[in-house]
Amino acid sequence: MYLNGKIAKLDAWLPQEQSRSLYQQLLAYPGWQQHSIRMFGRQVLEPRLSSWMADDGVNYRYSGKLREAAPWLHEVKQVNEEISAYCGADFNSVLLNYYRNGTDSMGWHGDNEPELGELPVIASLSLGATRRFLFRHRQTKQVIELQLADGDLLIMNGLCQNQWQHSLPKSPAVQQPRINLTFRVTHPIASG
Ligand SMILES: O=C(O)CCC(=O)C(=O)O
Repeated sequence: MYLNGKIAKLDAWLPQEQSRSLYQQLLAYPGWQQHSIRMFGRQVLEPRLSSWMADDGVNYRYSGKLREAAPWLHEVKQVNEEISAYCGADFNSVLLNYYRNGTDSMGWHGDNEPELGELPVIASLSLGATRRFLFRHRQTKQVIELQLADGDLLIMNGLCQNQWQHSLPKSPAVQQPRINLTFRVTHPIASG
C-alpha cells in the first residue's frame, strides 16, 4: 500500500482469479480502437489502444473529439460495482487502455476534463504486465514512481489532479500487454 493523502495504491486488490479472467476477456475484446491525438500541432496515433464504456448517454470528449460509449461488458460492470462500493463513489464510466507492450505509453497529463467535475475521484485498476507509473507535482516538480502490477488498484482523490500530473513511460524491456481501467464519474455533456 502506498498512501500520500491524494493517492492510495492497494496491492493485488483484485483477487488473482478474477484479474486473470478479466484480463483474458479484455485481450480478446473486439472494441479496442487506436485514436489520433493532437501533439505539437499534428495529429498522431496514440501509442496505445483504448475503449470507453459508460452508462447510457454518458459521452466523453478526448483530445477535442466526442467518444460514444460502448455498452458495458458484464465483467467490467461487475468490477465497476465492486470498486464503486469500495471507494464510496458512483462510477458511471470507464476508460480502458491497452498497452500492447512496453513501447506503448501515455505522456504527462492530468485527468481534469470539465466533464469529470471539480474534484474527481478516479480509481485505476491494472491488469497484466507490471509497468512503471509516475506522478509529477505541478509546482514543485517532485516525482513519485510506483510500480503498477496485476490486480493493483490506484485511487486518486479529488485534489490529486489539481496538484499532480501522471504518466506511463515507455518500458521497452516489457514484452507483455497491460490493460488499465480508469473508473470515473462523468457528468453528461452535450453532444455535437
Ligand atoms: O494506464 C494507466 O495506468 C493510466 C492511464 C491514464 O492516465 C489515462 O488514460 O488517463
